Amino acid sequence: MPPVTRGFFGSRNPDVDASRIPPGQYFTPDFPVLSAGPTPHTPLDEWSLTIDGAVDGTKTWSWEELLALPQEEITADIHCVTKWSKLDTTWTGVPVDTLLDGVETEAEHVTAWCDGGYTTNVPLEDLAGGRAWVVHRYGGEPLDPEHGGPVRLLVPHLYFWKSAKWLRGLTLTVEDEPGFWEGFGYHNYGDPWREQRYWSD
Ligand SMILES: Nc1nc2c(c(=O)[nH]1)N[C@H]1C(S)=C(S)[C@@H](COP(=O)(O)O)O[C@H]1N2
Ligand SMILES: [Mo]
Repeated sequence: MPPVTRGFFGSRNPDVDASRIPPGQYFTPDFPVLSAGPTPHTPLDEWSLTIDGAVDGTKTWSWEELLALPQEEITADIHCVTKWSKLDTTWTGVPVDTLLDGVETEAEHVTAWCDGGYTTNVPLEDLAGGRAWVVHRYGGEPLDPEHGGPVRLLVPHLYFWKSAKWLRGLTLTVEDEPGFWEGFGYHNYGDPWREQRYWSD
């Protein structure tokens, strides 16, 4: 996109701090829905979240067990590779650090997997250190199914395709394994501030 785009949206939205919009992105107050397939509707009594793979023991939480963990309120800017950015989105959920607490592993990579079959890969260190959450509320309300309810991953420092909707598990892997979009040419890491959209970026 030509650089004029930022000025254009900036002048239409004087309250938007242009320094918070990564290169090539534009501000939107909307919340677009981007899904590669139909929205799954898994009943909560059949739902669980699992950490498995190269770990000393599989960990699983039911819906009630997830809600019983310490919760955090998160305010974050999100950036979709299709070029929209949304500022100050608010979420409620559990830090991935909490889920990883006590997990022994040699793995350095994670595949997030979902109801519906979507996957995405993220370095384990990017899910630790207070930078990633498993969230179930958006804007104070239960997360809409279209936006990933009951539970999605939130990794706001990477492009939003890494924030897997309808999350059911994190599989820790020794080898890095490209996920759904990464296998179609999206960047393996996806830092919006370095504009890592595609493998060649
Ligand atoms: N399970 C699943 N998660 C997904 C996707 C998907 O198709 N399936 N799309 C990704 C992409 S490309 C983006 S931009 C965001 C969109 O989230 P939203 O629909 O809540 O805006 O979800 C990401 N997580
Ligand atoms: Mo996206």
